[in-house]
Amino acid sequence: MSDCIFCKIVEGSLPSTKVYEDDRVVAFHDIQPAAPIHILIIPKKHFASLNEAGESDWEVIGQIHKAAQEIAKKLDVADSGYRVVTNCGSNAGQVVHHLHYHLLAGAKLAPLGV
Ligand code: IU
Repeated sequence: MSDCIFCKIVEGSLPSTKVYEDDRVVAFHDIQPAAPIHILIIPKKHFASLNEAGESDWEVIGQIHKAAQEIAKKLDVADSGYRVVTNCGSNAGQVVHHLHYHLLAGAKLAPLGV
């Protein structure tokens, strides 16, 4: 999508600090980290959120989880622990409408909740 910031990061027309890339997935450092390690893992294909995922998208969503496992190992947080989460819609606080998973690590994380 032409006005999507994450599509521009995928295309390379906006800069990012990439930590992982494969044929269908890119991961890069969040510009406003909410934890000592805060990586965004996104599909190269644009879809707005988990709500918009269709039958053909489950494979790339699995690939995102595989990427998360690899990134956690690469950044040496696999053993200490990490969180992978996606915000879907306004109550979850989704701001960027290109599906993305946050990988948070590097400290004891706050419990999930309101
Ligand atoms: P959310 O799940 O949509 O709330 O998260 C969007 C994230 O994207 C948030 O953590 C931002 O700091 C991050 N981000 C970014 O890393 N680079 C950008 O250019 C923009 C947002 I806009």
